[in-house]
Amino acid sequence: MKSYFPINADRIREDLEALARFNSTPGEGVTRLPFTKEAREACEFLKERFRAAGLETREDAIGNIIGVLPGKDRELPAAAMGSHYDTVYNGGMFDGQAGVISALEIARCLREQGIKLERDFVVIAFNDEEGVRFHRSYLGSYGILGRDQQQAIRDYKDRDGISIREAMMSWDMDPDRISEAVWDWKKVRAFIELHIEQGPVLDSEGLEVGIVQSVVGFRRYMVTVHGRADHSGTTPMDLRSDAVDTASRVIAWMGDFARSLNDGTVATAGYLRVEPCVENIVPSSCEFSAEVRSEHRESLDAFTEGLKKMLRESAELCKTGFEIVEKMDIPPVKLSRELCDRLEESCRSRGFSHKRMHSGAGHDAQEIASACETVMIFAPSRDGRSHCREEWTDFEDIAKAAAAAYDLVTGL
Ligand code: HGY
Ligand code: MN
Ligand code: MN
Repeated sequence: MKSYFPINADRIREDLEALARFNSTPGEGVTRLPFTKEAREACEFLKERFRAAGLETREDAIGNIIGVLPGKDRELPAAAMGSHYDTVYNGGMFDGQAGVISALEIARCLREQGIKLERDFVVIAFNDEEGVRFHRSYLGSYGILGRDQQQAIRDYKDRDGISIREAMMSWDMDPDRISEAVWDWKKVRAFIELHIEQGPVLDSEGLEVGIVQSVVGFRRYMVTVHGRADHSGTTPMDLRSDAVDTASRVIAWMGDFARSLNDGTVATAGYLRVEPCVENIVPSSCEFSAEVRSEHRESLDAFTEGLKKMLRESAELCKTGFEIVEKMDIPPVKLSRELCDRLEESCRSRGFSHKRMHSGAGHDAQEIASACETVMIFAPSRDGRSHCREEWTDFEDIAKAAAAAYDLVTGL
């Protein structure tokens, strides 16, 4: 009998619909950037729901929301579960949020079932996983991992030139105290992240649950090409320095190179900005992001090498200059085989169709895997769409993944 008992799909729906209201682009997808009014509203909502579920609740020094359901032995390493509460621009109501609410729902179910775990069960809602405001991901999970972020929070700025540091201060936070967010990882038994797949695999194969055994690595560069503004009609081709001519050759190479590898490697230039961006002026500058993701480290390396070579050759051909700044370099990571086996056992006993797979999207879990046994579980994304207003996952599918995670947590 296919059952996601004791998970309550209606409560998951109610909480996700409530969370989705904290949104700066209503009617145009969900936008909840870090350190904004909408993020503040979401934090207050989550704290209220965590407390209503009987969790010892706090907001930590980097903007994560943490709730603890006490276990019998508080000295035992805890089981932790969660995801992020921020979104991309005009994204969906499930990315990250489904994982936060599922962890909360599991805490509620444990209490309703009168189950007191041996160990604490920690629910966490991460701040700024997406990194779309400041062009740098994983602020919250790096905070609990104790990564040194002082230089980053000073230097990374949003489109209005506001740094992470200044944004934190606008929330009355003290950026010099972010080290207080660090966890003692000897006291964490496992970390579980439930997430929507954000890709087409489960939906196209008609499967109910994805057991994630690895997460792709990714690299992100910001490239600025310097040309020279000139009259686009009178300047001969061999005398102009056209920044877009250079950038477009490189961007075209990125997609062709990823396709040529034919190993699942993907690449895209999601961010593109042209100056002065006027039809009859030769572009004087073009800034673009170059992002590559792959399960294979050697493909990431080949992309980096090829990108720099293509930049040099295109700049020489077009008489332009360029800068390339590495913004992120995260290696591919294998998740816990033990925890995958446990999830698979639960899917089998509950009759959920499932498969082991890799994640093409990045997640807090891929970094937390460096500190403790970590696993992810996916619910299907309709038509494989995400990071757009069409993002949709059925609440029952989230409940199924949450039920498997519930079994994992109670079985630890
Ligand atoms: O970019 C990613 O893969 C994730 O959604 N942050
Ligand atoms: Mn995302
Ligand atoms: Mn996400």
